[in-house]
Amino acid sequence: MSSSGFEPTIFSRIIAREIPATIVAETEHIIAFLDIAPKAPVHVVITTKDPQYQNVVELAAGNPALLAELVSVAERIAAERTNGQFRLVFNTGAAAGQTVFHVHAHVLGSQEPTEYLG
Ligand code: DGP
Repeated sequence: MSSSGFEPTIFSRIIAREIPATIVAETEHIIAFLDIAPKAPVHVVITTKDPQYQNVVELAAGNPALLAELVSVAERIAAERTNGQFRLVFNTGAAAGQTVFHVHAHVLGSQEPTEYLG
């Protein structure tokens, strides 16, 4: 347990530059890096530097402005790296596939033009 009372996750070690990651965006409160096991041609993980929120429900309740900032960074990354259409995924709970209990979003997208399905 850290002095702040939160069990540090692997993401805290990336934020502290204790383990390497390809960081693609960073603000005062948010950091984004390439997923180590990409599930799409573009797969970026966006997380808060503050480790106290385990998932998006806790973040929305505890600091909605920080959630809005995270979404804003996601939109910017998607605009820079995808064809403009993307999935924004918050796995919430182990049974839903969450493995790191430090709130984060996945930006998943393609660099290829998207077929219009409408
Ligand atoms: P989730 O399953 O929603 O908790 O997503 C956690 C993601 O974090 C998963 O897609 C893999 C990624 N990940 C885990 N460890 C590392 C790491 O050390 N470096 C990087 N770049 N990504 C990691």
